[in-house]
Amino acid sequence: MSTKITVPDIGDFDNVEIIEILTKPGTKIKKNDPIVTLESDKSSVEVPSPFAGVISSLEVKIGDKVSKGSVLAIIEDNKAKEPETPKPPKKNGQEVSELKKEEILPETEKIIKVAESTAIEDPKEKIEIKSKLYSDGHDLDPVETQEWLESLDAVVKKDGNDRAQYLLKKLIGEAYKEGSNQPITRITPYINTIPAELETKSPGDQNIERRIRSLIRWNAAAMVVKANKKNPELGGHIGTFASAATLYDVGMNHFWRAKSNTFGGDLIYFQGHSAPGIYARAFLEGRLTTKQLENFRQEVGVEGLSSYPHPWLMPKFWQFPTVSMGLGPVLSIYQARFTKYLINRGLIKDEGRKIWTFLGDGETDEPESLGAISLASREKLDNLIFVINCNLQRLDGPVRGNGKIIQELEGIFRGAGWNVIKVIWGSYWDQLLTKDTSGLLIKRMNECVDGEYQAFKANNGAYVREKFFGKYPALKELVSSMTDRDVWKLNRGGHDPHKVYAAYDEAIKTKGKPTVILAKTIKGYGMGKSGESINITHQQKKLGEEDLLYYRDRFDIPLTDKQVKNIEFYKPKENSDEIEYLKERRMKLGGNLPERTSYAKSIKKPAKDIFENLLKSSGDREMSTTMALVRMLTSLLRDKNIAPKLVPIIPDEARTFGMEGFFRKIGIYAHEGQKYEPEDSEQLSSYREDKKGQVLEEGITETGAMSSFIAAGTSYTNHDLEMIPVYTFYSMFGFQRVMDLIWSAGDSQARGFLIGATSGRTTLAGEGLQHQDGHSQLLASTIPNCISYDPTFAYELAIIFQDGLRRMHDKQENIFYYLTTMNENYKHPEMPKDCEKGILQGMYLYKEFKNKGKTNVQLLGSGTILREMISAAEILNKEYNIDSDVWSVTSFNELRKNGMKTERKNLLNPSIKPEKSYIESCLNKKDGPIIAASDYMRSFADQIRPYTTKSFYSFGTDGYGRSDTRKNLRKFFEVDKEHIVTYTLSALAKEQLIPSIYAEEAINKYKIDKNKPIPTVL
Ligand SMILES: Cc1ncc(C[n+]2csc(CCOP(=O)(O)OP(=O)(O)O)c2C)c(N)n1
Ligand SMILES: [Mg+2]
Repeated sequence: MSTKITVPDIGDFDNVEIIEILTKPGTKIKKNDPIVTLESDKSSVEVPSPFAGVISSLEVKIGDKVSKGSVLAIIEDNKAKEPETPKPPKKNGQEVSELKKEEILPETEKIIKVAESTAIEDPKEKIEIKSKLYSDGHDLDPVETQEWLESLDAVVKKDGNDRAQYLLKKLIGEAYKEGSNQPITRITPYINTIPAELETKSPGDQNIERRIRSLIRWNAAAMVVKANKKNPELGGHIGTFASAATLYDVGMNHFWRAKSNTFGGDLIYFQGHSAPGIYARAFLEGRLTTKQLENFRQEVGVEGLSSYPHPWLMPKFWQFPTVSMGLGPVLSIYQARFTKYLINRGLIKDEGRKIWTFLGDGETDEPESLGAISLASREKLDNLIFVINCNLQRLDGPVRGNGKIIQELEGIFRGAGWNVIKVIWGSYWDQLLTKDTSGLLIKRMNECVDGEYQAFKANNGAYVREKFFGKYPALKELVSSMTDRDVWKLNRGGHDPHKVYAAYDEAIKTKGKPTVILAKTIKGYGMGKSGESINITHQQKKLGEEDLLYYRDRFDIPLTDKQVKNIEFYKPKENSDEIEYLKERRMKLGGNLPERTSYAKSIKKPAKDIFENLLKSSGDREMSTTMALVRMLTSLLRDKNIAPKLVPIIPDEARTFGMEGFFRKIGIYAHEGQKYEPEDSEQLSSYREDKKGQVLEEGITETGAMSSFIAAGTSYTNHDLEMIPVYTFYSMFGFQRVMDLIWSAGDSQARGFLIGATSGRTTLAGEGLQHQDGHSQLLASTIPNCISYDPTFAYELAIIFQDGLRRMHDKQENIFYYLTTMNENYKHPEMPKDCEKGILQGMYLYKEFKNKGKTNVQLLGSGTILREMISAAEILNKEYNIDSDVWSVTSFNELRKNGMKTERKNLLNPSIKPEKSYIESCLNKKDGPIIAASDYMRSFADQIRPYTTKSFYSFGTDGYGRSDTRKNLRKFFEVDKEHIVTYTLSALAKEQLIPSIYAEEAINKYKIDKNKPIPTVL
């Protein structure tokens, strides 16, 4: 049977051109195999076949214009049939039969009846009751309250907690319906979430673990003190790790599984400035030497240790740069999400790996720390565990002196749908809490603010007795039999390995939601007067002899006074119980942590013909470089090696960039699939969400999208699987918005492509000041391993992209790319001969304009402004007899790197013949001054000024953008062809190569206002 394959609904587009034919007569195709590619003036999209079969004839050719219903091909197959008529929309997975207008569902009828019956109430009566409720929080009727509490107690005893919760929820719902819209608190009492009797017990040997922890504490502090004794400018932190030691130790001894042959490994984001403690443990494990510890924070020329976790500096050790506060939390959320993405797409196995993130309580002030927590619960990231070290202090003082950070965070996380585990009190409190039948102890715990809790631990047992317990006689009585020492020993949850173990154990078992552990600790724990729980703790990096002796005694470190005064490290013998235990624990958990390795197979190069189309002239077709990018990605999706590895990332701008064709083709990742029939399901670019979807449609979060880019770009080390993230954004909302994350991508050695689309100050015409980017290229130049290009033509983009794949995947270079693409449509020429190398090195001779050969000028143009240069060269040639060489500068940034490198080499080798920089080798045999221009600030082109001996004039788009047409904007910023002609004539006059009259004439001819101020002040 023959069936026609027709163009489906393609939305608003009509009469669109066929740019590729992807099948031929006689080809056997599967359902959804592409037949042709269509391209409008904004985007290109493949048309898939709705049937399987054999193509018997093609009814169209390249260049034909088609609309909905146009016949593309004829397919032969017995099974071929008309496409299915759309099914009625589904709700909650169940089909809904359409109702006639008057029909009312029985359920709805019931609801109406109930509503009507309640509406009969006398409104006056209602108002009276309500007014009684305004009680300022006081108990209006304690007897009634008691009755309710007793009822609740009875329910808990009879039917359990779940039933009680259910009833409470019901009550809250009823109260809301009655008009009580006061938020019901999401905060629970200031006690541990896990009751003592329900704690899972640690199987560890607590005595040995305490000794190990003490040694780690000592070595971590000694490392900082020793470095600062050498040179006080080195800095470092003791107090943070001192507060977090138990949190790390329990994880290291019992929970965190390393990468091995059979397991992918848990991923741990260590709090940045707790690094000394992580080094101290690695020292005991034999992974770091005494020499390395002695060289903490001295990395230049010696084998030192970096101040904070920096994979760039310690590529075999650190996995995640976390010290820029807030980035660790957001990166880890997206890491957990990306892990699920890989699992759902079938690219890695689900091994139950966990992502653990450590952060400070002060760090939660950063919007990045909390800004993505709802994504974590929405996506049910039960592979994610946050541990927030609530030592109540940040750098200057208390985090919430007048409040309680743990309670505040509990409300926020619980509200966002996380599992919250509070670890506030240590085991020594358990008995007191059981003994206190009055409820006063919890009341006192609730009412104390963090400023007070901090002060308690900065003082002593007597102070705590007086100020904490002393407030109520019954509480004072509760501790009357305890000595001040005993009172002092009442520990905080985060320092109690039992409590921490129980919390971790519950966290790893939690299903369906992420967990946050809020652990209360003491900043500078054990530092005594020199730094325990005092405001200057964070900055304390020097400990005097007395303080060190105290610290040694506090943690029973077997060092003599002399050794302490020498600030010696302590490591027990290899066959000691401590070292054997420590190693045995890690062996059981698969090996060492942290450790950065990669066993990823490299992605095979794509076939050359994938790029061929883009190297050809586009003929009369006009398109933007963004469209060229989409075409290229569409072709790459046909390459079986590359296709599964591409991770298109878009923050809600796919339609802006003409990428909506990807929705249907490769699907949008959605962990729950698609529970609804999209409104545009009939269309070719329908919004298709899929559990196996490939596109990461992030919504409006550049921070989130960048975090996904980093997760995908470092997948080669964190998941041993190379991926190719292509993150496309409004260029203005890239570097400017998320520079710190991009810096962190560099440190993480992420690989991938950042695409600054709609780039340039005059190219994105109508959008105005906030959108028009004239500096992202300069920002990109500040990142050492970021390779950036501003190509003009499709073939340049293709050559650069192809080389990027080669360098990042074939050669395994730890670099990433920033490419600016534009939304300006124009014709693209065929690639000139032998320019590939030049494209990659940053410039090549695009065209020579030869006429009389008397006066010459070198015109260097980048991005869209190259086209103004070409037009200017034509005018100069035709109207003024001036010859020129037009250079396409694909990267001023790359040219500068080469210039710097060559100059440095020459200066270091003064006695040998100097080498030529690439810029010089291009220009030294050419005559005339250089005129350089781009759609970026002048300093972009200025970067190469030092590396040429020629006169150099640069033009660009300095100043705030504004909305107008491209033509007007280019005139305003003086980068249009008319200004380039005029400025060139003027520069030639200045060089005394032509009389100045020509420039004056041009100024008049083009109506250039000499008195208009420079755009930077407009
Ligand atoms: C973005 C950023 N801003 C500032 C700092 C400097 N800084 C380092 S630690 C710190 C205080 C940290 O307090 P907290 O998060 O409570 O951690 P703690 O040391 O108390 O565990 C500050 C402000 C930083 N590292 N990153
Ligand atoms: Mg803190």
